[in-house]
Amino acid sequence: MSEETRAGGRFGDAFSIAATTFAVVALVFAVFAFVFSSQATERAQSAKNEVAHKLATGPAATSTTSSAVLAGHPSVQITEREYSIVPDVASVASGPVRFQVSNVGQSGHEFNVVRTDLDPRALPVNADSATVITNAAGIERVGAVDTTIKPAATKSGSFDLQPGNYVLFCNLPGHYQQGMATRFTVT
Ligand SMILES: [Cu+2]
Repeated sequence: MSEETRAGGRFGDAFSIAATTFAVVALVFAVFAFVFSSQATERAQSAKNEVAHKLATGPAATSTTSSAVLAGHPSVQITEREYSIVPDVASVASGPVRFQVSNVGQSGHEFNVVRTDLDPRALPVNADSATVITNAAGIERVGAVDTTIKPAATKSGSFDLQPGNYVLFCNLPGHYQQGMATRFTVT
């Protein structure tokens, strides 16, 4: 055997070791890729099943509410906190209106509805109790959610509203003066 052939032989051995190593590494990667992809498929499938389950078993009230809203009974979402009161829409068409009031604050809040052309910041306030005088001239009391709404709670109330200007506010002592009042319009 010449030097050249032996050198070629050593090179050949090295090459076949490298090729074998490469093949083994590629096989390991292929196995991992297969395992990961089937896990991903399983996860996607179970997520899909969960959504399908929720759609199938979701509270029946949700679809009832939606069709009621479509039938002309609007539902207005109100968010209360210290110290603001924010409806998700500024106006609705006249008729029965359902207010869903969520307290996302740290203390209790009220929800009151009055019909008035007065500016929401200019309602008359009883100096002693720091509350809005709801039977004052120029204010027509419409109604309220009749309990103090606790933090993290949602209460709802329905009112039959005629076209006009309204103010929605919290009337716990001091809360109105700290900003818990907003204009609401019924057309
Ligand atoms: Cu309040």
